[in-house]
Amino acid sequence: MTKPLEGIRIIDFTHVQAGPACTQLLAWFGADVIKVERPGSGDVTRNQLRDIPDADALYFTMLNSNKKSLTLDTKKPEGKEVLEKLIRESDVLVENFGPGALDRMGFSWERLNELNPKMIVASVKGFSDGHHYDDLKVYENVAQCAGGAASTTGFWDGPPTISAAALGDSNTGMHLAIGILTALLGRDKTGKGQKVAVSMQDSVLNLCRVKLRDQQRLERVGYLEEYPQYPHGEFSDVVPRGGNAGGGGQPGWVLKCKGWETDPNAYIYFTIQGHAWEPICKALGKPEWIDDPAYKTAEARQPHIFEIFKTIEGWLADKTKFEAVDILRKFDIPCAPVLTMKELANDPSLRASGTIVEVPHKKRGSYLTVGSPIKFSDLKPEVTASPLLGEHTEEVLASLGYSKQDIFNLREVKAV
Ligand code: CAO
Repeated sequence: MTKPLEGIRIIDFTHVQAGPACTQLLAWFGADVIKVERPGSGDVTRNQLRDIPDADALYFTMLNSNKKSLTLDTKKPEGKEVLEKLIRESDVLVENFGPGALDRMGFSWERLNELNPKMIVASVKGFSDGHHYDDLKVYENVAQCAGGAASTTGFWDGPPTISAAALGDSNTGMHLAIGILTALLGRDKTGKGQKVAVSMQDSVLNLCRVKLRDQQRLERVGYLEEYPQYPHGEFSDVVPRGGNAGGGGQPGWVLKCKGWETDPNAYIYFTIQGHAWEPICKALGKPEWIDDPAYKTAEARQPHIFEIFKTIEGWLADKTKFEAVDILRKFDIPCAPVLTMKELANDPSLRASGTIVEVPHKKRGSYLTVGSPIKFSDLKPEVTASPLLGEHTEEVLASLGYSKQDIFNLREVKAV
């Protein structure tokens, strides 16, 4: 099967997580992704948090599948020359260096555009160009704080909290992938490349849009009725942390199931959808609540919503999280067990759909990684192992017209 991005060559000048997540996605869909890495060391994640001595760490292997690795010292004149050739023959360059690093290397947007006017140059930075913090280097948790996620995550009586989901890193990479694909479509029309820039702050904020909604509602009416602080607590002039409350119009909470005393994940998420009140009452064996004025409407329930959640926890006390969901699903109640990484890793449905895949690796043996979360009717992305450092150096240089002697010479000066 021809893959949709086959024939698109991408120079992957990325490291750590945000950039690699983007280029990995494009590689799954068929792009020829050449990861350019510093000779000798490569992407820092190759040896961060290693679980097997001398083998690439999972942090690297899980973000760099389906790619080639070319080692190149792009600060040396010989390395720069190779990079220039590669730029002339590529469609996209993706980078997520610290601010100004590419310019200092001699590859400003103007220079790249001069070398290949059709090339799309895609960058991740912590903050967008011109922002008063645009000189800052940024990692995941910094972005979560700068993008509004931390101040709105966690419990009201605790500190701002970081989410485990990579809202700053992988999420920004996904935004960048959308930008690159858009620019590629644009190039089909105009014949011209362009610069695509995504900041981690903007990408986090884009996912926190309902909190920006809430800020405006708060300023207008002084309270937020779906937050646990309503109606008994106080609101200040900023969106508070709402614990596990639902962010939409339906209240929900994480509720204890059988075994919670010893199992920290014996919980489900339970949602009280307004129009599902009758089935909820039936599922819980509380038919008397259906027409009781104290329970019948969402407005009537809100002042004592935690008492309702407590009653539901009583019903859950003799059911495991899986048993509970099996009952509630029959009543069309939006809910799910709180799943652990162990449960997800062994979930047969996720294996069958290719969302979690096992990949053989030359040095590690096989490892688990995520596959494409995007499913197509005509494409089943196949995940292949991440490359060893410099594994494809010769192959890529040969494709650029370098002879065996040229490659030997480049090795002599440690440019590759
Ligand atoms: N050959 C020679 N030099 C190379 C090279 C190569 N193949 N690849 C990279 N380099 C050099 C760069 O030119 C740069 O050198 P200078 O600083 O001297 O100009 C240096 O290596 C990389 O610098 P950096 O600032 O990117 O790296 P860092 O470890 O200090 O910072 C990070 C890492 C992630 C904080 C920073 O890159 C950053 O802020 N990136 C943008 C935001 C981002 O993507 N963050 C998410 C990371 S995922 O958690």
